[in-house]
Amino acid sequence: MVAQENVNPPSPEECRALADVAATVAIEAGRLIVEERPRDLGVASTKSSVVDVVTVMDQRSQDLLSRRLAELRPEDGFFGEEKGGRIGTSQITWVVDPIDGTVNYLYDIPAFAVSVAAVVGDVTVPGAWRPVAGAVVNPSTGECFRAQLGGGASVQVGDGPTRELRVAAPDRCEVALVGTGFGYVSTRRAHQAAVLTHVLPSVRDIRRIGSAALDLCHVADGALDGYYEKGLNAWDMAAGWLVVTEAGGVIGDGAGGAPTSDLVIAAGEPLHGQLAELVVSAVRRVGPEPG
Ligand code: LIP
Repeated sequence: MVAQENVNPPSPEECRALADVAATVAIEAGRLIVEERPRDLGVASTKSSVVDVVTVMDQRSQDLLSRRLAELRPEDGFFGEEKGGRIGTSQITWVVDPIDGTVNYLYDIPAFAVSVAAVVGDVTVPGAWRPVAGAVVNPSTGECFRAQLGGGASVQVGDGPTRELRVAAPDRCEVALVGTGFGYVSTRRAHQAAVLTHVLPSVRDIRRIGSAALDLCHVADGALDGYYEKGLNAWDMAAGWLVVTEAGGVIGDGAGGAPTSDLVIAAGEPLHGQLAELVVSAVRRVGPEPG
């Protein structure tokens, strides 16, 4: 993988073709995880904590995405949440979350997604990569959110009409509906809860949907006015990042940089700057996360 600064983004036509591929394989994986969900679905393994779960379908979804992207884009790299990545020879790396909102999926709560993004740059280096095409599929609703660099963002339900996405435009935090989420490690959750105590009184309300990819698409669609979260991985945010910016929104780390695991803040302007100030000042008041 090469750093972003050394890579010219693909042409608009290439970005559209990449978005078509992203939507195609994300829809296929979404069909798989719904139609072949075992009746006795359980936890296959855990990662950072006992509640950071992986199901057999997370790996099956990623294996399908890996196989199909190797068929459709054999020179590209592949980087997923679960096991099985590969280095490519082209400038494109596919960054996938095979099931974003895994806990919702485990509990059969219809708020999970397959997220597929084509990125340029080195996805292992925070701030050194950016998405150029992507798709987020919610198989429970049939929604396929997609975006391509410079080509806009849209949503389509099944074979229905395609609707262009545009962020909402509230002008201040106190009337903003804001999404957020929490990590899997208890010390981080305690820190996130402390930050939330300073944010909640200053916004309309909070929504904790349980899927960062869907949260970001909801911002792009105006179903949320803003979103923030600490601790996201590249696969959680890669596609939703582009859906937000191509819908006229802004996404960053709260300090003028690209979104990273330190902090993701997404909204339309002028709310984005105010929300970033609110969240960053709350983090400053709470102090650093222990450990
Ligand atoms: C989830 C994120 C969500 C966050 C959860 C979890 P996963 O990703 O999409 O925003 O709050 O803690 O990280 O683990 O379901 O792929």
